[in-house]
Amino acid sequence: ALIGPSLMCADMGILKETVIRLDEAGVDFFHLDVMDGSFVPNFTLGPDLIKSIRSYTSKPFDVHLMVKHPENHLDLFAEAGADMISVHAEATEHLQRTLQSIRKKGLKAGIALNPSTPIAHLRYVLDTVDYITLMTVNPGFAGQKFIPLMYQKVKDLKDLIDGNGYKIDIQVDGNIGYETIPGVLENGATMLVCGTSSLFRPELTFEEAVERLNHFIRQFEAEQLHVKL
Ligand code: S6P
Ligand code: MG
Repeated sequence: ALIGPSLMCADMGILKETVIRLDEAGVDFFHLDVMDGSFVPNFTLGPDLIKSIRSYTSKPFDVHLMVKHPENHLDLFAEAGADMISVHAEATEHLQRTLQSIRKKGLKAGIALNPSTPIAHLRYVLDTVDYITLMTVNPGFAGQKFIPLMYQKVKDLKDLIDGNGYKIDIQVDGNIGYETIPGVLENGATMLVCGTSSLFRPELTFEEAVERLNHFIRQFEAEQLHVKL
């Protein structure tokens, strides 16, 4: 599984240094949360800030748009340096068209689902999506608690994808840490968004946090492989 720090959890005063250190410590991608104060009750990163840190890493920028009508803002984030953009299925009326627009810009297209949104919404866009972000908390804030039924949702999504013969990454976002990672990996998650539950911990340096997390994941994956064999 790939790990991506959620940069809304960073101290904005030392954001540049944080990006450089996380990159060198070996994260796989950067997750950038964009909130509009309307789709979700909070405000976070914007395109100018994203653009200002783009040159400090060559790892992919995964922009998670928690905004209403994301289709109106795709150019801004593509120009800011996004490599992947996810939109909420609940926030855009013409999901298929929005995904196509993201792909037309040469970016990976993702769909994010709130915890209560059924995965049935995805069935007829499986050929137009590169990754699916299952929110394992209600979007808006870092530091919330994992919603237990989301383990089942990861499994159901994995079955939907496999059953129809697609290869699509399953990203999980919200309270992804040592307690929840085994369950989400077991059920098929391939991309982990890592915030205050794992990488942004006051008692650990970024180097230690990434090292421990990668070690934990590798060990778990090796055990899983062993169980299957
Ligand atoms: C939440 C946002 C997430 C958070 C992440 C924080 O609305 O989309 O990406 O930043 O969940 O991680 P944690 O471990 O504090 O929940
Ligand atoms: Mg997010």
